[in-house]
Amino acid sequence: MNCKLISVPVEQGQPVPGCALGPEALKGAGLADALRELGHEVVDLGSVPTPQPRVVPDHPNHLKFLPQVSAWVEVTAQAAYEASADGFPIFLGGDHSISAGSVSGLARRAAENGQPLFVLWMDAHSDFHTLDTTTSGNLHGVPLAYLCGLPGFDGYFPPLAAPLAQERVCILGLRSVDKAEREALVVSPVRAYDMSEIDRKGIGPLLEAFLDEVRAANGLLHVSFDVDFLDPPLAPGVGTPVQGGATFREAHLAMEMLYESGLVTSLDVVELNPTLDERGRTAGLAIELVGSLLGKTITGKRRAA
Ligand code: 4U7
Ligand code: MN
Ligand code: MN
Ligand code: MN
Repeated sequence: MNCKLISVPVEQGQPVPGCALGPEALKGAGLADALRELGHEVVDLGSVPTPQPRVVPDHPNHLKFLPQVSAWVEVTAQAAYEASADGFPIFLGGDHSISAGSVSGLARRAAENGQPLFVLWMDAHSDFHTLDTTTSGNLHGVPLAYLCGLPGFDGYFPPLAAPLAQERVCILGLRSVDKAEREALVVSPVRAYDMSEIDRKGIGPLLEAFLDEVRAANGLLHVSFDVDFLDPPLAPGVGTPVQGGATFREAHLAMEMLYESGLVTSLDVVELNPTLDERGRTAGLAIELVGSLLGKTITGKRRAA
């Protein structure tokens, strides 16, 4: 695989300083070498340059850094579109607002090629607020709603070339969903699996069912990995930790299954905040998990798909 690292050092979508250092922390902790050891080529495409704020109308809701985040979405979408011509793009955040850009650029590419794009959103949160429903005003809480074409983004975020088909979206790991998000999810075909469901059914069967659908549709699969998917004692280096997250083995199993499926075509790693990390544990675990997603196995043998 030709892995392309694209850094998007934005933190204005969330309230805690330090998230913009995520890409450097991942690179400094050896992401590229870990991928090369697995036999991949790695090209570091550097950082998406900081854009000028976009000119947007005033919004009645209090939204933090809307002109800046909107501009990042636009430039990240363009970078994603270009990077997705070939190879395996890996977007390093930065906060999760960057995925409003990465996934929209990938969706535009998929639509042009006539391929259905599926998205696996691994996250404690559903990120399903619209600009009208967010109560925090933190724009890392809205990217999935934007990508799914929910109303209220027109004029504020860049126009979407191709909204995601909501039935092709699966959220895994939920344990913090706000009231307005819950109301929107209940009437949406988005599959939203919370930790209770993972406890009852197991992460393996839940993920397998989704992968079967991607395979049956001959689809592309983008994985948007919010590091707060993981349980906070394992991964303290995030700005919005929520108790009761995925365990070490649940996370690795998901990544191993994703690799074995052969379906994943791109990845985001977002929300790592190295200033909150403990001796680089969170960055180290994130790198290990990306390794599992890209072929690392315990015995070195590959299981048949
Ligand atoms: B993340 C929140 F209120 N829902 O809107 C909000 F709980 O990208 C959190 O998943 C959003 O980390 C978390 O601010 C966004 C909150
Ligand atoms: Mn998120
Ligand atoms: Mn989250
Ligand atoms: Mn977060």
